[in-house]
Amino acid sequence: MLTYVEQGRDLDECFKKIRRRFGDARVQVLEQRFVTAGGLLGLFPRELLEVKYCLLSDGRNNPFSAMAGSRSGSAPYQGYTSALSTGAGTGPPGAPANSSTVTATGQPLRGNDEEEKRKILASAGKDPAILQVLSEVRNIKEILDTANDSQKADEHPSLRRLAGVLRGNDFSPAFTNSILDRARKELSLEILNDYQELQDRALEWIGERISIHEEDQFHRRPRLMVLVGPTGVGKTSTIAKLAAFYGTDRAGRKPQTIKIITIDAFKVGAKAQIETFGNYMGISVEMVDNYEGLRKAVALGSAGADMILIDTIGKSPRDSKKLGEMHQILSALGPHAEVHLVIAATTKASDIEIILQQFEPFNFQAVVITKLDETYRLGNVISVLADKGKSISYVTDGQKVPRDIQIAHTLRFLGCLDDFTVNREKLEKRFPRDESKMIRWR
Ligand SMILES: Nc1nc2c(ncn2[C@@H]2O[C@H](COP(=O)(O)OP(=O)(O)O)[C@@H](O)[C@H]2O)c(=O)[nH]1
Ligand SMILES: [Mg+2]
Repeated sequence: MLTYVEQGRDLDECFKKIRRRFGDARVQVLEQRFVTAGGLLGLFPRELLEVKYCLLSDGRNNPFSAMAGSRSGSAPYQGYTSALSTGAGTGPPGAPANSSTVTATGQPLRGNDEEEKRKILASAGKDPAILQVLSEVRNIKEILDTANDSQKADEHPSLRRLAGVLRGNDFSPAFTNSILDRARKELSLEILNDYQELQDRALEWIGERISIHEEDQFHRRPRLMVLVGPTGVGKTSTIAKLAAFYGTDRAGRKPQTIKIITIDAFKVGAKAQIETFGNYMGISVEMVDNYEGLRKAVALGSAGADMILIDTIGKSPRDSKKLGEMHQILSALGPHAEVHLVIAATTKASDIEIILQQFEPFNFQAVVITKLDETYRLGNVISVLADKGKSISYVTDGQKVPRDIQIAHTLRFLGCLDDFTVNREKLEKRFPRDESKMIRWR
C-alpha cells in the first residue's frame, strides 16, 4: 500500500493540500500526529499537524465534501468514520487502526486528542537526545550572546585589531567591549579606516577611565597617611620613598617634617629595613604593636611633625583574623587618616578584585600601584580599578629609594601600554600634567 503524508496548521489545510495533489480521489486517513517543524537551528519551531493517508479505489463519496458538510452541521462521511473509529473494516488491507487521534468530521482535535497532543509533546520534552540537543543549542546561544562582538565577520578590521591589542594588554573582556562599543557608536567609517586615529581615540577613552586621586591640599596637621596591603607589594619601600619625597625640597614644595610609625603587630621583625632608612634620612621611626601604642605614638608625634607615615606589616589577605587585628589597631588613628591600599601591577585581575574586597573594611581612599617596571600589561589593573571606581594616588616603578616613585598620572599608564603607538603631544593636551605634582629625581 502506498501511503502519503501532508502537513498543515490543521486538518483543513492538510485536506486542501491532498485535494491539490490528488483532486477528487478518495483517501483514507491512517494517522494524525502533531510534529514540530522549522526554526533556525531548532529555535522557534512551529507545531504542525501531520496526516498520513492512502488512496481508496472504490467509488464512494468524496471525503472532502463530507468534511465540508461537517462544518455546516451535516452528518460526517460514514466510510471515513467507520474505517478510523473502529480501527478495522473499510480501510485497505494492512492499514493501521488509529481511532484515538482522528475525528471523522475533519475538525481540529479536542478532548482526548488534546491529551494525546500533550503526551506527544511531553514525551518529546523528556527524550534525552532532544534534551541534549536543546542544551547544546542553549549553550551555543549563550556563547554567541556573550562572544566578543569583535569576532563577528562583519566587524571592521581595525576594531578586530584593536580588540586583539586590548586583550594582549590584559584588559578585561568587559572593558575591551566597552571601548569597542564606543568606537562602533561614535566613530565614522573614515576614522575606523585610519587605525592610528582609532587607537588615539581608544587611548583617550582608556585614559578617561583611569581615576586619579586628588590630593587634599588642606591637610590637618599632622597629615596621617597609612599604607595597607598584602605582603611584599612594596609598602615599606613606598613609605621610604614618600618620606624622602615629602621630606625634601622637591618641585618647589616646602620640606615637611616627617615621622614614620611601623605597626609590627605580628612580631615578624621587619623593623630593620625601615629603621636603616630612617637613620639614614634622620627621620624618627617608631614601632608599635597595639591600639594604645599607636594612639600614643600619634599623639606624641603630632607635636613636631607635618606628616606621619604609617607602615603596616602586610599579611596574606586571606588571613582575615590578622587583617581584623590590624583594622582594630588602625582605628586608633581616628577618621582623618588617609588610607592607601598598595597593589603590585603584576597582580592578576582576579587577585586584585579579591584584595580590594578584603581590604575594603580599611576604608582606603586610594590605591598605590607598585612594580610598574615589572610588567608591560597594565590592562588588568586599569580594568579592575575602573570597574570598582577606585582612584590611584602614587605609582612606583623600581626598587631604588627614593627615586622610583611618582604621583599617579594618566599618561604614566597610557605610556606603558603594549602595542600602542602613543601620540604624546595629543595625549598630553588631553591629560595635561600639573608640574607641581611631578616628582623629579632624575
Ligand atoms: N621592581 C620593583 N620592586 C619593588 C618596587 N617596590 C618595592 N619593590 C621590591 O619589592 C620587595 C618587597 O618590598 P617591601 O617594601 O618590603 O614590601 P612590603 O612587604 O609590602 O613592605 C622588595 O624587594 C622591594 O625592593 C617597585 O616599584 N618595583
Ligand atoms: Mg614591609
